Amino acid sequence: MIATEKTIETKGAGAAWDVERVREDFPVLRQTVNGKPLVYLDNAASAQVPRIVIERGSKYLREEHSNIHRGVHYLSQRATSAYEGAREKVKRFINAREARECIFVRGVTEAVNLVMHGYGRKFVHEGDEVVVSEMEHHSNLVPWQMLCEEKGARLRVIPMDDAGELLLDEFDALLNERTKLVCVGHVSNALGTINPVKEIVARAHKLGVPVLVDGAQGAPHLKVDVQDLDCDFYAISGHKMFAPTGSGVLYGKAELLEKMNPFLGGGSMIRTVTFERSTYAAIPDKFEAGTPAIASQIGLGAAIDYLNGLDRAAALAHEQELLAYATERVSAIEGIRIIGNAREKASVLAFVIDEIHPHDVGTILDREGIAIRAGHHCAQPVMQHFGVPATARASFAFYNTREEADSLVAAVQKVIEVFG
Ligand code: 7TS
Repeated sequence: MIATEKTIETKGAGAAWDVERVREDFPVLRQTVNGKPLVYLDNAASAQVPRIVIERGSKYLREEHSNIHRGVHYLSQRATSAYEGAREKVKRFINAREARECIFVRGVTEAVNLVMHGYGRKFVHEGDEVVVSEMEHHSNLVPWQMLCEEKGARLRVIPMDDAGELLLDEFDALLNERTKLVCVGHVSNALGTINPVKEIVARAHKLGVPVLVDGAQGAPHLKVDVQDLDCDFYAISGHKMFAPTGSGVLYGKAELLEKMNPFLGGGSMIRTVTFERSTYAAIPDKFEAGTPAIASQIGLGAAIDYLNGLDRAAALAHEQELLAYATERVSAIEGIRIIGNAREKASVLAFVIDEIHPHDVGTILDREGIAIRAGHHCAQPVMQHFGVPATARASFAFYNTREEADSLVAAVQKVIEVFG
């Protein structure tokens, strides 16, 4: 890990975090499951949606619903301006230079596939290399495997240690004149590791290699400044960032997006069409074929408004405190092994219990009203590294409480009693 890189900014956190106040913004949290208060610890899969996002989405459906970009009529103009307004919000949120560098996509899976088809298939050739890390989510791994198979290129993997930290010296050794792209996650969804992406970008750029950062788990927790990171692509899933499913962003540097091939062909992405050939629209339209998820992307804009209204440093400090507290309490239980012990982590507490399958842990916790995720978390190589088929994973958001961490611990103890 790079000591000089400050990835976690909790300094400057103002007044103490009023978690009960914040919880009032999330109607879904106020319910019982199996007769117990819902304890929602599956935020890495999808985070919950605050009221202002729900209201913005229903306002669109009630008053503005119409197709964008093509209409001269009133409703179409309103829908277009709300949709493009959301793009402006994204631009400011990640500090992109220009709004046209923010492509609306359904989520990180689509973003990575867009770069694979648009950039990879054009610029990666036989004998070239694409670098991923050992802790990638399948969506930032399988597309690159598909590309390498098609092109006769080679997939190289940055290894990690047993704490779940990437080995940067090994990364340096992988880089060479055949390397065409580096694709790495900001935060691991299976381990919680915060990767030193700024440093990774700097090292790749020394050889002129562009870097794609999978920000699915980064953007919901960390301040993202794409100009400061200097990454070439940054991918976001809206549903992990308090917005509806179907929303998401691929940030790309304009000069790269401009020289890429389109991904999906169809309406809205063209300039002219004849049977002989078509010419393509400028970015971002070139990458937004067809009718997009208008309501969802407007919802993403509202989620950004919501986040901007919070003291994000205090939110992160709260999450970090919660993670440390839960980690300490869960580790103290006999027979538990934490998977992922990086020095810098966000949100994720993954563990296995001796002789008990994680799915059984998840099922018993559900009976207690506690939502966690059990499985390989779409990161099978991570499971292979740690020699486990699956883990149980609790993942926190700023609306979770210490009492919920206590409920998690009590329920895990119950699991051990039942199976032990
Ligand atoms: N990358 C990372 C790091 C992720 O955590 C996920 C989803 C994706 C990419 C894919 O995002 P999508 O929005 O396109 O699906 N991760 C998880 C998870 O951890 N549990 O459910 C989905």
